[in-house]
Amino acid sequence: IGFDRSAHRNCSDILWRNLIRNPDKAAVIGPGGSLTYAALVEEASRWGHAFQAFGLRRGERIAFFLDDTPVFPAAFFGAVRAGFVPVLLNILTPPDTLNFFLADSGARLALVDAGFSRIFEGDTLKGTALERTIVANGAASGPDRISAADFIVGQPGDLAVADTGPDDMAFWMYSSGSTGRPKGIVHLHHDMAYIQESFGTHVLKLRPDDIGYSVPKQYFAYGFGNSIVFPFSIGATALLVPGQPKADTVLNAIEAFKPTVFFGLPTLFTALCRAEGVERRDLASIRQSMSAAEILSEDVYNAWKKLVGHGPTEGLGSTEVLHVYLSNRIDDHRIGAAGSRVPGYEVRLETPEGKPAEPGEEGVMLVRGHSNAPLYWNRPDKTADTMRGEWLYTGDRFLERDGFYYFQGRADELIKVSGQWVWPLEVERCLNEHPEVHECAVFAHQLEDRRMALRAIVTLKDGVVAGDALTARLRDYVKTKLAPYKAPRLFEFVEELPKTGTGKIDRQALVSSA
Ligand code: 3SK
Repeated sequence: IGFDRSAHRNCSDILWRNLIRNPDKAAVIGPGGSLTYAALVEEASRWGHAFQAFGLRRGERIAFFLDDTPVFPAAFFGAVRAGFVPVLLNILTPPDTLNFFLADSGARLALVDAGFSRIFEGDTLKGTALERTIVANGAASGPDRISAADFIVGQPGDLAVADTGPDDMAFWMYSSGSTGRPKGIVHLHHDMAYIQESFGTHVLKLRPDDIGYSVPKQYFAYGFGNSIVFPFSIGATALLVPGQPKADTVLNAIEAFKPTVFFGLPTLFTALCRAEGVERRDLASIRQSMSAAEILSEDVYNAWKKLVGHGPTEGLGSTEVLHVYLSNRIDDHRIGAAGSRVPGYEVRLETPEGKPAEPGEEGVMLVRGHSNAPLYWNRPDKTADTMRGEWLYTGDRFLERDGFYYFQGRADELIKVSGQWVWPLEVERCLNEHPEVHECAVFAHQLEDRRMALRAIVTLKDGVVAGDALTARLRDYVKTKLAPYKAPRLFEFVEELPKTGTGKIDRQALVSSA
């Protein structure tokens, strides 16, 4: 793709261009309010001026702890246009991790939805530089707090762009930290334009009359692209729905606001397809659906297709790359594949010895493209491991077939059991195919004598009884399908597996509870 990096000096241009193109068109709609493009630019301008009036210096971070309402894009674009750096935080972050985010980012200012503002006090603020908390979508009370309305009141509705450059820091997100401490992922001003020119133009192909609904929220890289970058880049509309994304609320939002392009994750598509009475819901507005982050099963692909007339197009991306770099296509979908290379990204597979993988050999994927984050904040060690010149080491192992890539597990999960290498994910996949298993997670487990073994945590299908007989059946299944040494030594049966905000199994929570 032709991409002129130097043309993207400030990422707010994505929004501001709509002032000429279509000022009266709806930019955002939803239960939290609606704004036309002209109104959104005015609101963003007020935010930018208010941040300046607070006394922030260029490049200073602002912690965003916001659900999906129009405040998010307005404050985001005001901040970046004025040269400040929003740090987009997950609103489900527990207080101790939030304390780390605030201290690590050095934010003096936080913007918080009223529903979560009580977390911003006491020990959460200890050792941080936070001076003021702005409370959005509700009233503010207490010292060092101000409501969003009072913070921006009287500020002008237009804002000159700061003298930023394409390679200046624009915004951060934190890695979810499935292992180890989360890392601040730094994105630059040209990155948003790049994901539009690559995935947006070549795969997603939104139209100006589209209404996009991303259930994954804007503080996730996936939701950020879906709800901000792609619609605003072409003057389409984003539907923003605050609150917990339960199947019922999602279905209600679809019926009420009639989105045309729907973005979800495999867990969400599974829940929607299983929801009581879903076949009687009006989902006819949806012309295209996207799934990412995890492998979508054939059953769920087909169940969604039965409901809306098409299966979800599956892709894979990362917060470091900002959005999707492998994707199936609407008219060329291989079930079980993360997809083929998205134009604009180069990918290669490397063996553990650092050599190029041979055809048919699995390898760890490296990605090159202009949206790759250049560094992790304050983490030269992790930056050196991951950002290898222009290439980004993903740590994901793939097999390539006919240009499509099939996920094989993480590079760092390899363990030695009885002297032989095992990928816990391979065992997890095998157990997931057992007719009595609903879901499972398989981990390395150190025995008292320091040898390694596998531990499986399993939820069961309705009516299946846990116990020694079932354990024996599951062990035999793995032994015959894979190899005897791959059978987990320990089995634990639970009601439910903990999930992260993106709906993935929360492996970190399971490891810490072991
Ligand atoms: O596949 C993912 O997990 C992802 C992460 C960040 C941005 C976009 C995507 C799809």
